[in-house]
This record gives sequence, C-alpha cells and structure tokens, in this order.
Amino acid sequence: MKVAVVGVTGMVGEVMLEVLKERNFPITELIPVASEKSVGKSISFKGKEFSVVSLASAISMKPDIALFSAGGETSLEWAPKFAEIGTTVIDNSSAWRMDLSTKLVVPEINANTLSKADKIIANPNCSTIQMVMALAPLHKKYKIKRIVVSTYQSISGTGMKAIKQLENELSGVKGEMAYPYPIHKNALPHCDVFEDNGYTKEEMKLVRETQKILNDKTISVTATAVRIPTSGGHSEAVNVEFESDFNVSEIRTILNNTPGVVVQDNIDTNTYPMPIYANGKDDVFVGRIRRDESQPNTLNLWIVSDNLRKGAATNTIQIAEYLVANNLI
Ligand code: 2RA
Repeated sequence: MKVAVVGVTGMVGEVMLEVLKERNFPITELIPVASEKSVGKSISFKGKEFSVVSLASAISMKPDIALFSAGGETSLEWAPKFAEIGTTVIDNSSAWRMDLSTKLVVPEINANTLSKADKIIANPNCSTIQMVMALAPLHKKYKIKRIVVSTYQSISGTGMKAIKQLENELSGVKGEMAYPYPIHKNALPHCDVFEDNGYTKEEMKLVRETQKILNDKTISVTATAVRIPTSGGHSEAVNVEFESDFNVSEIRTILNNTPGVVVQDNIDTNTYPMPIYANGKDDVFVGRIRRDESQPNTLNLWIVSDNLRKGAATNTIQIAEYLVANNLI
C-alpha cells in the first residue's frame, strides 16, 4: 500500500507513524506530506529517512490511502482532490464528519457500513470515540435515552502550542499563549470556539457525532468540555439514562467483553482509570461504574483514553486496516 500521511509533522501525524510501524501496516511506500514550510524536512520511519513533500506532489504520486490530520481547511480543499484520483482519504479533522454522504467511523461500532464507494471517511473527534466505544454496546442492550457528559481534556488535544504554554508557565517563562488564560493550576471550560447556542464546538461534536455514529437521532446529549493541564489522555464523567433498567454487574460483563474496552473498577483497591496510565495505550478504560441513585434506569461511568491514539491515530489506522482486510481499497 502506498500511504500518504498528511500533516506528518503534527502531533497526530507523528503518532500515526508510530502506530503504522507498531501495527505493521502493509506499507510499500510512505509519502510524508506537510505544508510548504516543512517541504524537504527529513522524517524517519522504520529506520529509513523520508523527505516531506507538498500536497500537490503527493497527489502526483497517487497514494492508495491518505491519512489526514492537517486541519479542516486543508481537508476541505485537498481530500476531494485525492479522492478524485482514486485515493481513499481517512480524515481526522471535523471538516467531513457531519457531511451526509461521509461515513463517520469507529471500526468496532460501524466499520461494516463502509464500502468501496467511500473515498472520504471521517475519523470522529477523540472525546466522541472514547465515549461511544463504551456506550455503543450498552445502547444495543438497553437503548440510550439521554447522555450528560463532562470532559476533562488534555492540553495535547490543542497541540504543541498548548504544551509549550504549560511548560512556560511551569518554568516561569513568558511565551505565546494557546489559551486566553493560564492553564497551570487551572481548568478552562472552553475547548474550541463558542457556537451561538452557548456551547463550544467541542461540546456540540459530542452531541452530533454520537447521534451519527450510533445512528439514532432520538438520543439526547448534553456536554461540557473542560481543558485541564494533563499531558496526555482525555477523561469523561458520563451519566447515561436508558429506556430500560439494567443490572450493574451485567453492565460490567458487557463492557469487559467489548473489544478495545478495559474495565478498571474496584473501589476496595482504589482501582479506576487515570489519564497518566492510559497515555500511550490504545484501549478505552472504564471505571467508577455505578447506578445513579437520583433517577431510574441511569448509570454513571468514568471513561479515559489516549486522545492521540484511539482518539485519533489508532482509530484512523484501524479504519485503514478494515478497508484492506475487506478489499475495500
Ligand atoms: C481537542 N478534540 O481535544 C479536540 C481536538 N483534538 O482539543
């Protein structure tokens, strides 16, 4: 497979190279792609050096697959151009996620909806992926009525500028700010920009993408997305109301038997998921599983996952693996 990684010098792009190598994805040729300012830079992959090329050059090299993590504007302009020459694009930006003809895929949930005709496939937002990974099997069994989610998102979701701001704050250096306020010793209820309804784009992604991936517009979702100074891994406190009652031990069994989900849940031994331990792993970790005693048919969960791996790079490459395994490329 001739594989282009578009946005190869970014945080997700770098993790994509790591995951492609770890999972031994069948690459015959790697095409590292970045903006003009990075063209010619050397990147290493599997012990070999590669020179970063421009988007136009990458198109002329006719990749079989293009893994994008280069922002919405680049995806809107260039994904169709790659698709036109027969390349299958898997895009990490939000540009195509809500497009009616574009599939929004978490392989463990809805990869079976993919076909050869899908030339632009959207990778969901990191905070959506980890939530639906845990909720999809429960929805199947108990039918979700409403989700209330509060996220505690790592600064790594914003990118290098945010990580630099935290480093500067810790070392007392004045520098460029990724946020309007300090992030050290702080929590910012402000991930992405505000929409007219008072929610941020990040919060509305959780609403809209969850309904699309679970293919059920009757599910009510409300979200509060908060940025916290952790270096890796998003955490989420999820309160989910079902149409029918449930049994907590059955919930644990269902989650334990869900590929890609790991239950870490024992209050006697202080066992619960934490981002510092989820960092660098591909699983979605679930704990603090308990009935919400304030209303019927409602459950509380704590969900943690590495936002750069299962939340972005690994999910993207799992989609590519599914396409290859099912001869859809
Ligand atoms: C964030 N999910 O965490 C968004 C984009 N990566 O900022």
